[in-house]
Amino acid sequence: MSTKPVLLTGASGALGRQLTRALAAKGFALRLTDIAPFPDPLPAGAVFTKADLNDGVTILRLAEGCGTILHFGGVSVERPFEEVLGPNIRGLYHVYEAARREGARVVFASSNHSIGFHERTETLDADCSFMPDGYYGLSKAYGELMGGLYWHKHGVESVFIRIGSSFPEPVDARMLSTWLSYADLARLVEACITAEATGTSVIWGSSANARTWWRKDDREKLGWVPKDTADVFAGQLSGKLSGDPVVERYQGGAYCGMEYTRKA
Ligand code: 15L
Repeated sequence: MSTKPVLLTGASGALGRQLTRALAAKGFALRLTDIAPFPDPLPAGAVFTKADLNDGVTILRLAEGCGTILHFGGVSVERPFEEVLGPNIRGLYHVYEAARREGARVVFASSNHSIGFHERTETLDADCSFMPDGYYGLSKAYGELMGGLYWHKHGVESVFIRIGSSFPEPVDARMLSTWLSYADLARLVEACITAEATGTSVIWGSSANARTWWRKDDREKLGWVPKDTADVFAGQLSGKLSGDPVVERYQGGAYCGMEYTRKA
């Protein structure tokens, strides 16, 4: 296993905080960064630097000597284009330039919203077409494409985790398909860091849910098998629907329904 430090962007976000705790407990040396202050006590072996993803010089400096960049920073929900542009597009470029310079692997928090306009009747393999459901999802598709560019041109490895819904528990019927437990996420990210070689790998970021819409991906390369499941919540959640036909038709759910103006 690489003993080089791991840079984590978005450390102060919900998933960043979970990963900080889990990876520090496993003994990884962590460089944490976020535009917001880190809200928890810093674990042993972790250093936090407040930084804006728009600031390329600082991102390069933070990545110096790192073997892996866990890129969980940026806008994490649907927002107007101008708000997504800086952190999620320019910031991504800064992360990949830093990875190129350091020869580091990038683990990118992609999202199901990069493929959100696929219908729920479809079962998707990881090589399915991008069908973003908003500017946020579009930025995630862009990130995966950028990772491809840096692999083919510079040999920078990436794992793209298309995260479904990573929350303490699933909260509605859709999440019976998309839920990813925090523990499965942490085990997945650890596998991404320690894998011998990843090339560019795409992983469906969901637990072992019987109602999944997702099938083949590159998890065998990482040796990751999810252990948790949303199935135990089916009794209480299967009737929890939105009542909106657009939201219920597509995998991206509520994001598909936002600002939706297409005539039936
Ligand atoms: C995401 O990508 C978001 O970051 C998260 O807040 C949820 O909306 C999730 O997708 C989801 O689709 O449930």
